[in-house]
Amino acid sequence: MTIDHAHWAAYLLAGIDERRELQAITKQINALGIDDAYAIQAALLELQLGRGDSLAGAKLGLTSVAKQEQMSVSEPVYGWVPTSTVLGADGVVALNELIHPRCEPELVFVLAESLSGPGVTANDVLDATEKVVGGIEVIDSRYEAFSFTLPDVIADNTSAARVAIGSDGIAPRDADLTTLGCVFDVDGEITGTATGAALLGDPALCVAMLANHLGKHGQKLEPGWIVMAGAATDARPLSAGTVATARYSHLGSVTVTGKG
Ligand code: OOG
Ligand code: MG
Repeated sequence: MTIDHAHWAAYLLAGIDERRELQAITKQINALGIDDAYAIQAALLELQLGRGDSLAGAKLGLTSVAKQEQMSVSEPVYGWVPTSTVLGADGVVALNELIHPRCEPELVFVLAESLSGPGVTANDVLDATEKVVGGIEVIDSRYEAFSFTLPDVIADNTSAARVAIGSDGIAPRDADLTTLGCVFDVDGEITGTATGAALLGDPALCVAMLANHLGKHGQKLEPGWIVMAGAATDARPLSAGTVATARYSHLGSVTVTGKG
């Protein structure tokens, strides 16, 4: 079956713009393969760039057991971070721009050099990284009930919606990223704790996988980009008045606040 990538990209963009839940694509067509799902994702990004947005970086998702179990999808996914989705230093999230947002802690790599697969290793990632900072991603699946299959979430740019980036940070070899700790605190309750090793054993390996994935499509990670390695704990609802803080060892803290 031929999949109309442009049609489904426009469908998803309407969900973003109109802040409304959409029926999952796989509930409407019989089979959506992974390559077609990434082609829809690419077409969605083209639409966003075509109206003036730019690319701030890229992201991984579903790289931890915590996230894979929460979303019932057991494979990592890759997506894009448009510049318009990067939050200011105050971390205020305008909820009237989103559908049913959730927040989750992220390790963020800031690249000094490009990375292009195939063959990129975790060591190459550390060589190419200027600094590692703490962050919080706000995800907002465009699908009903935040429920999707693997190809659905890929097409939907892996639920990317907003990201807050911490101001502190370290050079990539100034700490062991696998033992780097995170405590996720939502309204005073610790909802999750993890170390970097929760991300497929090593966050730098996750970034290497992303570079190798992009290499298959003739693309690369660019200098200056931010790259999120994926959440190490499950995501929590972000409602009006919710204050979520990710406290990292070595990286300081990052906070987002839901503004109704
Ligand atoms: C998919 C996006 C997952 C992560 O860090 O695991 C993700 C979702 O959970 O909606 O960004
Ligand atoms: Mg994430």
